Amino acid sequence: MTTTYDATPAADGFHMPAEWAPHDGCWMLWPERPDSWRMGAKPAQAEFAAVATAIAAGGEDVTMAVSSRQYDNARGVLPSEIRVVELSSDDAWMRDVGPTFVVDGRGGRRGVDWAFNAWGGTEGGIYWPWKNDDEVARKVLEIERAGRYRAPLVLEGGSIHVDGEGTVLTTEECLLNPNRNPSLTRERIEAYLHAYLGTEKVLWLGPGTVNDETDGHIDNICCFVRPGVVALHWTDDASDPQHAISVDALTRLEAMTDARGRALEVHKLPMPGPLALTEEEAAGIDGIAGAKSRLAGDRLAGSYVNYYIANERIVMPLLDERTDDEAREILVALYPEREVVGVPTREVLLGGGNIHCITQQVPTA
Ligand code: KQY
Repeated sequence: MTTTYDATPAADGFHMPAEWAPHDGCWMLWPERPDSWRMGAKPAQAEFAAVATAIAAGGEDVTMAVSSRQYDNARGVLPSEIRVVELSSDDAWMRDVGPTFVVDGRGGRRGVDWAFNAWGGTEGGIYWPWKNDDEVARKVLEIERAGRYRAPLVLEGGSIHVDGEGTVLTTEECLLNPNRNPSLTRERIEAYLHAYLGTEKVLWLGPGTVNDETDGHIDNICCFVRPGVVALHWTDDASDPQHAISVDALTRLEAMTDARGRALEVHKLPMPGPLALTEEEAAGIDGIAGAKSRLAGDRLAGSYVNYYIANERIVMPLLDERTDDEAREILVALYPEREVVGVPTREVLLGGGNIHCITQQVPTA
């Protein structure tokens, strides 16, 4: 049985490595709920399979966690090199419900199991119930034979990025939102981040991407490329509501130093679109009481920042023919040592996230 530790990762000498550090594998969840994914999730399943295949082709073991109802279908659709395991969940966002792995640099690997409330619980959360989601991290850790820290705060993996050298990047819109941890002050949240991620300095951005249903996850607006270097979701269009948000983020980033005292180098990734849910797409989504409704015309929080750093590869979303090539060229220049592979992920975006949100790396211990 997985050991649950009472201390914190930092107290035990563990920290979260950066995403570019080598991975032993990657976990994903299989989409099926019809209020998140249109047409019974069939188009989304094809895209999840393409993302898993792209990651595996770069030399990374991928495990797809699937409900009992969908096991045979997923096993039939996915290539044989993808491991398929039966595991219950409420939706398919492994970044947010899976464990955040921490290592000690001496061969030890454990996981942080954050509390989960479906992105806001009864105050704007996306669905209810979320009990299966909240249990995913513990079950993944059991399968990985990794020890567990149950963190005393609500947090999703997509709301944090680390550089592996003491810095954590996040947004005020999400982490200070009263629908996550209303009793915790900014200082207390910072202390918990350091205790559970092994970091020393928090870099705070303000709001996240426009109409992001996660309350502004960092993984949809800004990420570390390597220590001291970040990529930022950007539009020059001053009439678009994203412009002022991205300018605010840039202003903050340019005034910051990281945990090692470095100024940050900021690279802009163009905003696709603006993109919106079409009539046809909305018609394919089931309305379910207690879950977020998705209506034609709703703005989609599309962002190229929502990519995954796999072993040897960058797996990036393709979202808009007008901007895909420009975004890809920027990522090619930023990651000369990795192959940049684009996967069309409009269907993943319709569910409210993208490639980073549906993946969770297992760092090499
Ligand atoms: O940003 C993420 N890490 C996840 C997006 C979740 C969307 C829920 N519908």
